[in-house]
Amino acid sequence: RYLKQNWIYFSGSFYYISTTEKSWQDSRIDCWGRGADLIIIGSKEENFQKRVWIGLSDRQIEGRWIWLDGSALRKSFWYPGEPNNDGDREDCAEMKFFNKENSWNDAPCTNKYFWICEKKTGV
Ligand code: 2F8
Ligand code: CA
Repeated sequence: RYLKQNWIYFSGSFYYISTTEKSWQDSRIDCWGRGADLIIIGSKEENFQKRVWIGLSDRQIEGRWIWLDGSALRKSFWYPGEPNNDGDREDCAEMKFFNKENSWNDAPCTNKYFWICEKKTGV
């Protein structure tokens, strides 16, 4: 169903960058269909220059940001002032290009953005 194309290899993982926009949950479901999940970011080098959903949320406990694999947030690249839970309804993390670098913002999970799937190669 999904052609295994448009995957980018970088440092032990394959990445797929979407060409359409979906909610955070629908983005995850798309990644699952590709044998992947939303991107988990461990270093600055893994950032991308698009406004995209990443695999980080505080949907379980407000203010406790965890990656989809359950790992704690070690390095973070929040834009200054974020996450701010604006309107008390921002539980999903998006990444966007601000001031010459990629930074994160918390946004409503129902917003529709592009997304990045990550498939680890197991090395
Ligand atoms: O100023 C930062 C603020 O900007 C927007 O709210 C006005 C963002 N909202 C969306 O992207 C939906 C906030 O998340 C962001 O904190
Ligand atoms: Ca925010």
